Amino acid sequence: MLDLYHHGSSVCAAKVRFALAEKQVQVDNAHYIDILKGEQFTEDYRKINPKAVVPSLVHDGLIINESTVICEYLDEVFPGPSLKPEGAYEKTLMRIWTKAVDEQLHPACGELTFVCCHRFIVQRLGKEKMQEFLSSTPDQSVTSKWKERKKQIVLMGFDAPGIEDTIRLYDGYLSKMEETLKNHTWLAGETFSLADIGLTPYVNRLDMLNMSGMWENGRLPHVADWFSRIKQRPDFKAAFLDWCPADLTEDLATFGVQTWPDVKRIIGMA
Ligand SMILES: N[C@@H](CCC(=O)N[C@@H](CS)C(=O)NCC(=O)O)C(=O)O
Repeated sequence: MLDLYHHGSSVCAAKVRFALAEKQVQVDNAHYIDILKGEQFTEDYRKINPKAVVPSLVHDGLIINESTVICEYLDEVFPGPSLKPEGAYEKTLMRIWTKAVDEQLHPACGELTFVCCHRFIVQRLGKEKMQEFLSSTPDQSVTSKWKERKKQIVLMGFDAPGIEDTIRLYDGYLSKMEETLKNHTWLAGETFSLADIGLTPYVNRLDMLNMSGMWENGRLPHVADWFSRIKQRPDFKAAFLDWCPADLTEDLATFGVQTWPDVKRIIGMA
């Protein structure tokens, strides 16, 4: 029995849905946890995921947390196309990417997403519910500082200290991808792997925010080519777009357009 706890706009959850689809594995139960309404903070869910984050996978009673770990687990446990390159060195290249996602790109994405979009959605909860939402985050969450950081970004937007460095770090990862993809078809060499699966949600997040100008129009042509090949994979739409509710897709696009001039200025495109 395979249960997935996930959310439509969560990058980590989308990564796991993509890995499941590439592996041709169906979940028996998909539990939708609305992390913008605070459903991740319930006592029941925190028994599964003490950090109160999505995704979580429960396989025959075994709880597996951490999206990168979940993807490796899926690849190991289920038959179907391997999501790892064959060579030991290529495997290290793959893991350098997935480690970078966990250590740097994902926390940066949380900040970018809140400053560009989610702070406006959370503000709609009204003052009281918003305070409750912000104070419910456990001390160990997306990062060990996420509770305070999320509050700061929701209240201060682009004036939050360090936010410009975060956005430049995110953009720097696109440049690192560009450098790699100049010489290789996929991020860990010539084989599509968990590295590509791991990076896709972060490029797609920018795409859904209408910020594809970060790689289009000749700025990062190899990233543009890689992402267009990723989008042609049979399960891209189901894993990344179909699970995102229409109102959230609309919010990402609308608030993304609204905040794009700030992002453009910060990364030196304006
Ligand atoms: N390291 C975790 C991070 C999970 C994570 O940050 N999930 C986000 C959505 S992508 C979340 O649930 N956030 C809840 C919140 O901000 O309260 C993983 O890879 O699974």
